Amino acid sequence: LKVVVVGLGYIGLPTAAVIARTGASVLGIDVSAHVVETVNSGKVHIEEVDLDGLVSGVVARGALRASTQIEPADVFVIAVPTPFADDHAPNIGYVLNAATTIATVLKAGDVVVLESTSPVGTTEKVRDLLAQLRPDLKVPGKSNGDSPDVAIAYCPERVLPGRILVELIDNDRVIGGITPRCARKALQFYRRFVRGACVTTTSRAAEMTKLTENAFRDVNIAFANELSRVADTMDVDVWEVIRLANRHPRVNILSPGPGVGGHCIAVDPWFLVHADPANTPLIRTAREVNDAKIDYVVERAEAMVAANPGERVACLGLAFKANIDDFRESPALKVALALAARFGDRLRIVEPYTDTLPPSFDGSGATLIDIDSAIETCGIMIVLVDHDVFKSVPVDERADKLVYDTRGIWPDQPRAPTRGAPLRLAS
Ligand code: SAJ
Repeated sequence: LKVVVVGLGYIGLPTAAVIARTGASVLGIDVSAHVVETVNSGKVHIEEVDLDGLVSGVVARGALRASTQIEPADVFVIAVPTPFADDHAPNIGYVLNAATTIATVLKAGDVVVLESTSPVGTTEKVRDLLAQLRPDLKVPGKSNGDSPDVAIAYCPERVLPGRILVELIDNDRVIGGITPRCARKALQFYRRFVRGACVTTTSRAAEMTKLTENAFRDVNIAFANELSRVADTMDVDVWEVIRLANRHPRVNILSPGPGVGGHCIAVDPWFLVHADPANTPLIRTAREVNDAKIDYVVERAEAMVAANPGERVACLGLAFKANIDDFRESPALKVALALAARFGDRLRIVEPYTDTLPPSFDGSGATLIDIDSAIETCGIMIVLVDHDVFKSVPVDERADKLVYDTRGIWPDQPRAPTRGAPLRLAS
């Protein structure tokens, strides 16, 4: 079996490597010559647990190659980004470009699967484009009933950064065919490497399922973030309230934080809102609540820093979530940058997952230090990411600090100022 994976990013590269491990011959396509060279030398350009060893192994065996040029194959997997514009309109240009490239080598019997998170109807657009570019081939669901030459399906990726290689294999997959026959052909392919259940449906239902999963999480995080603000107003510890409420058998509240980051949950709900604004007030509001949480944290952190002019300030974490090196759409990064703009000379950043501060901090005066130096030199600590290394700081090393713990990692932190004080320190 020959498989082409278009897009060698956070999803495409691990997927290509996992398929290569099953014995298939895999070609990864990317527009970046740097990415292609890196992969061909057996290395990785992204950090993901165990990915380096897997890629170096399958490249050494010749099972995985990379190129900027497409070649004929039996199965094509599209894993390119689907960003949105300023007005939240989804941009499926990379998906359509990938389909245009695939059309140049497509032949009867091939399978084309879209994995990129996409607005409902995108797989049909891919189908229409392939039909237009290759009138010599029968494409599904057009004039030729359910016996197409080419099978086209949508199968969203659902993996969690940090657990990608495990979840690629263990998670259930939703496989939506343009027709049932397309779904069945795609299913045969996924069964090669997926241990979870593979459930078939239509491409439109599969597209909406993916958006629904991330919108569900966003709405639930928004609930937790809203609660944390109410609890601040009431001078109640939100973490304790959530712990207690979650003892109810049918309540399961997620964790508040400084906002929602990453390129999935902060993006995908907009695809639903954009498609049907009149019927998505809840999903839209959740997005707004989660975005507004960043500004709220900035405001409170600034007030704390301004009220204590003699103290150095440590921001703990820049990543968008715990134990990863990914800063995309990171609320922690946004908060730290806002503080750097006002208090740069007093600001110290602790981020064990980087060796250098991002260029956006240049000229601010903020510097990168390790957690031990932060404990020694900073009187104020603003916890922005729940990295394990931060959680393990014992209470006696931070008892005298002014702490703003946006992630609730230090439940035993003494709560210095209480009701009536201008500044409350727990969030
Ligand atoms: N977050 C909170 N509180 C929580 C949980 C998360 O504030 O209780 C924040 C995180 O800190 C982070 C953001 O939300 O900033 C998103 O993190 P996440 O761990 O919820 O999700 P992602 O973006 O890493 O991955 C999600 C996953 N989707 C779901 O869990 C429904 C993953 O399975 C998807 O494959 C991925 O999006 C994707 O690619 O779409």
